[in-house]
Amino acid sequence: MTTKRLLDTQTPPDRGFLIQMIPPRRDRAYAELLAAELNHLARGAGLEVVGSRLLSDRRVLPSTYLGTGTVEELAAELKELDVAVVVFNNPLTAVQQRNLELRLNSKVVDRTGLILEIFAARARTREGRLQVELASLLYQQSRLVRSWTHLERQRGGFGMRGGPGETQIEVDRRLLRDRVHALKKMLEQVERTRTLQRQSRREVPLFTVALVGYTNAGKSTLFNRLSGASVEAVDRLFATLDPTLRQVILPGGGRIILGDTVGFIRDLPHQLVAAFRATLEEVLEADLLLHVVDLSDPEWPEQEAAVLEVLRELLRERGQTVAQWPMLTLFNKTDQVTTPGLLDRLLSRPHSHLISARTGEGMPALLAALEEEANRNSPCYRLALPATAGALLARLCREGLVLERQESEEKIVLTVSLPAPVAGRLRKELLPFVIL
Ligand SMILES: Nc1nc2c(ncn2[C@@H]2O[C@H](COP(=O)(O)OP(=O)(O)OP(=O)(O)O)[C@@H](O)[C@H]2O)c(=O)[nH]1
Ligand SMILES: [Mg+2]
Repeated sequence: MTTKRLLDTQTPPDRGFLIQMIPPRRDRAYAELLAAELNHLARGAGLEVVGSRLLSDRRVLPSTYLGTGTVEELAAELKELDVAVVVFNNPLTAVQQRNLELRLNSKVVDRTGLILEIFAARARTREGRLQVELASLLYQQSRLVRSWTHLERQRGGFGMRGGPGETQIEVDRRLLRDRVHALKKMLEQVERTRTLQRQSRREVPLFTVALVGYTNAGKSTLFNRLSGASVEAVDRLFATLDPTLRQVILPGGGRIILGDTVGFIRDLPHQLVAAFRATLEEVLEADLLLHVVDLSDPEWPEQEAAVLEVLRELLRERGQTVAQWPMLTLFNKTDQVTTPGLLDRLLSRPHSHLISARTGEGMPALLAALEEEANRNSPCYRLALPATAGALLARLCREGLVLERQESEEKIVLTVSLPAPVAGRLRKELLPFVIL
């Protein structure tokens, strides 16, 4: 796929156009809802959506999905709008995709292809990347099967690249099968060594917080708001290495790392479930989860439950429970809530905050809560170091979070918060310098 990667800020986004069919026995309003979600996903995959169409074309053609007249009309509109990528919210066969690409003179993807693109951009761990590749091969495989008859007719008997009598489709299938097999083997290996990797992956010594939640809940908006005030060189570094990790400076001057994640999506094609879960694997490396819930969506209770259920399964595999996992629930988009009494009711829920990532409501309380959590997890030490303890000082600055620092000629007094394992390792060295 050639659509640009998520959050790729170096190049202008591709111009995208969306096609939404009105499902049988459903009305326009329902189709508009689906189209709005597709629009959100398309933007998440790095597209600039310049137009969309709701279609009620019932006769699905095996060759081009849409009827000839519709395709022609579309082609003209797309040319006018200079569209690079057309996204269909329904599955397309490989044949339909190819024919549409030729007639519309644009790249064509369906919903599954689009979601795969988002996952590919977001998968960070080795397991995540392998799972996404596997999902993408299984997706291709299913499309080869579907387009089998067509391809066979077109290429049958030639089998240029295979052994004698082997048609192109057989070669493609065999290659895919081999790769799928190899990937599954690699995944088994990764799962066996997961614990070891997890230890070495904990390179960032700072308190890390991960945003999770349903798609469209407002995670990225909150991510930008919280990290917006702290743009400096180190953030640019994080942004190049990983656009979904940023530093947040807390009111007391402490620093934490905030991670954005890919959202939960309804009707996730089944080949993508494992890949989605693997993109969440990294979430389990965080010290604290922030679960963002979209109060403006009438289905928010179901969405909240769905997210918790997936987290529960991920944790169960590790012998942990959600209750053990430090998590704050952030009820977002309070600016959109009109249900009387809802906010009051939610206010009494423990470990919860009412916020609006858009207006900034609730941010001071949230930041204070993050500070409290960070301090609890990383105990603070007040130290008076002699000027000669340069090596120890450098280490504290690297592995800990210096909250306060006063220097005089002969000593440096500092308050530093250290992640528990670091504090454990440095205990003996620190003890002589601790002041109360
Ligand atoms: N009214 C209102 N809209 C918000 C608020 N927070 C986010 N939004 C809007 O909700 C939409 C989705 O926001 P995102 O931040 O992209 O959601 P997300 O959770 O990152 O979505 P995924 O990345 O797909 O999982 C955007 O149009 C935001 O402007 C809020 O507090 N109030
Ligand atoms: Mg997002």
